[in-house]
Amino acid sequence: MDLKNKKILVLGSGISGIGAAKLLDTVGAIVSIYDGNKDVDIATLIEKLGFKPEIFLGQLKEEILKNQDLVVISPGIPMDIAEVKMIQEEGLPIWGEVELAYQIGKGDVFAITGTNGKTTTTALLGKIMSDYYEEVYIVGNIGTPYTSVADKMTENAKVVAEISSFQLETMVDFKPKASAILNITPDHLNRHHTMEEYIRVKESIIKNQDEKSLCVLNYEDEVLRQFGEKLEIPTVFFSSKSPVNKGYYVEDGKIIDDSQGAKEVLVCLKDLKVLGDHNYENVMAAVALAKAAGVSKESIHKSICAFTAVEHRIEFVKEVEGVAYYNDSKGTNPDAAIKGIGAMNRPTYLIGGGYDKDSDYTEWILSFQGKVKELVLIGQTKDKIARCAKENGFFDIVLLDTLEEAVFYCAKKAKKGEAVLLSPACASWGQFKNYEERGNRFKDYVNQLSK
Ligand code: UMA
Repeated sequence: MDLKNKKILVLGSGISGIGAAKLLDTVGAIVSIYDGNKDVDIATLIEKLGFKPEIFLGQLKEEILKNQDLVVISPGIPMDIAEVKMIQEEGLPIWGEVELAYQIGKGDVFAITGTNGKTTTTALLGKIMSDYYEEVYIVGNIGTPYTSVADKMTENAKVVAEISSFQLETMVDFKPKASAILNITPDHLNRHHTMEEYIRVKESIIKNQDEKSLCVLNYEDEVLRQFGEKLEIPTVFFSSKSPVNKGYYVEDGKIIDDSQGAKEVLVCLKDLKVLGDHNYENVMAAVALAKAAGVSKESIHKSICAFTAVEHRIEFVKEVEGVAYYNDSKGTNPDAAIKGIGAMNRPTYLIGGGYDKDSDYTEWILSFQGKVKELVLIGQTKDKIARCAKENGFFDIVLLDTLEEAVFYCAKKAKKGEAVLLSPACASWGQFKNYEERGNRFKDYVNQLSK
């Protein structure tokens, strides 16, 4: 669609909405913005935009939709709310913010989705690609909206995109040269309602891919294994547990590349700076995508050996009086938090709880395996998690109100040789803007302890 002079309404005035609106303005569209929050500060928004579109706040009125050609929606806005239904009834096409960027951007896209590990894999693939190619963009759910850079891209661009299920819901023509689905475990069920729907959305990343593209899948994830076995496009599996045919796997302390049908050692695990099976899976997925992008073996090896873990993911903060503090604020669902506690090798005071995404916490509680000394709960989900813990035989629970209280409580109780881990198994929304803010606040409180 030629967007010049088209009337386009952007839904949401967060970073995606701002990225989309600016991009649309650059290509000559007539932009307006709608946000359901009636308290958005219009002056600040205009300052961020650098131009002055029409801005509508609060309730969406039907007349705003008259004469619009297209609606671009931010990922955080659910597709089943009344406003979106109204737009659909009006017959207006709806593109996600990522779809808009894809339509305008150029180059090859390498897209990563999955419940956990997306950000680490995206950051790692971004590093591998940037070490090899000149024009690389690392975009999407990782925090830089794809729309914020789409107009700079040339045909040589390599776009490394972290794509959430929210973003996948509103794709139309989005067609990655290679995609990876890392794993699918329950998350965001308040938005997608059923696990079947969540799986369907995640798997739709391949919907426009063809025989010239590649899909990379986790062999140890049963849903993905079955999905891959039926796929008609080229597929590569990876496994941290057992050898796979024509794929990547871990064996005897090494990652083996058997993707071309000839077994080769890709790297010795001891040469990597990231730890844990989940991280080896991330490395294998990133390598499979990098190879599809044409990066040389030598360059891949160098980049993966130099890569260190991302912020907020089982991040060591510091040791204070013999107690080690870890920030795993990115543990925003039970499955991610299981990896957080799984990585601890000391008795641990675990800080959890936050925004309710309709998750079931049983598996998380069962994964404590004697490692958790006390579970310190905060946020909307604290009572729900406490109930679940008790039902599963775990009773060392403390309920507090704020993260600050939780950190100071743990600091008082923890002894030399023990650990304090923030790994909430919940989103941060409600108490914080996002998981980064929660993680940074945790680190601030820990830093205050030593003063
Ligand atoms: N809004 C409405 N109506 C609604 C809901 C929201 O008008 O029903 C408005 C809000 O008032 C607000 C704006 O929409 O002004 C926010 O839009 P947004 O929620 O899409 O947030 P952005 O700031 O644009 O950030 C989004 C992603 N946020 C979400 O998916 C919730 C960011 O992912 C992403 O980094 C960014 O785009 C750039 O692509 C964050 C996230 O939490 C990190 N993602 C989830 C996750 O990782 O689990 C999926």
